[in-house]
Amino acid sequence: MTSSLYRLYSFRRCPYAMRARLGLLFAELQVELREIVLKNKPTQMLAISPKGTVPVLQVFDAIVDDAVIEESREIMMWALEQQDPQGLLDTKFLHQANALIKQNDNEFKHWLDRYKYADRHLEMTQTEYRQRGEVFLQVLEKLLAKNKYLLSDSISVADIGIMPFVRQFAHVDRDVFYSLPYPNLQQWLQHWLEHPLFLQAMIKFKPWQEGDDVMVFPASLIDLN
Ligand SMILES: N[C@@H](CCC(=O)N[C@@H](CS)C(=O)NCC(=O)O)C(=O)O
Repeated sequence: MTSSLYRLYSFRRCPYAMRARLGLLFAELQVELREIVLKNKPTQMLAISPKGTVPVLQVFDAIVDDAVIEESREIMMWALEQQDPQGLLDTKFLHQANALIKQNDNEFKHWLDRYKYADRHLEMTQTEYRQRGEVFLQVLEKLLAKNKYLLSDSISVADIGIMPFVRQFAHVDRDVFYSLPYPNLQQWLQHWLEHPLFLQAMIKFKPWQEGDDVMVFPASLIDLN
């Protein structure tokens, strides 16, 4: 039996799971967190989500049926639809936010993986993979030349949905990333890396095992006002 309303299966270093955790933090929702090890996924997670990717959010509801949300974008959107005190789902920008996240997930992630693991993809050089990925970075740079965040001067779902992937790209080779001609993007990423909610999203949890005490994420809610 559980007394929690929401349970998140997560993996700290996964950019998709980071996006889901950021969505929950901006929505000021607390969940039971089960940190997993990708090589040894809990049977409880696979029983509700056989595709075996994180993040997975389990929603316990005494009135309507329990639900399982197994796509990071949907978890982020669902969380902010429950509560959105900072207005990340501003409808003026929602269409554009969705289009950018889609480009991130479909196109940018493809080149990011090849840039990161160029030794496993010998069709092109690492520099060529990086340059393919930079096409998306150039789109972001142009947007950030106009506003502090991607779609306006306020944080939107596009920022939290895309930031973990840009971080991963930058971390393949920080010296190279910070030498590229994208000053606004570099500043935006730096701002995110220091953001209190991102720091909270990256707090370490030990991998969950059956019988462990419930771990609550976040342990306490940060008031940004
Ligand atoms: N489309 C999924 C992708 C999630 C995904 O691929 N997560 C990776 C970790 S970053 C994963 O769980 N991979 C399964 C594995 O490596 O076994 C989402 O947006 O949630």
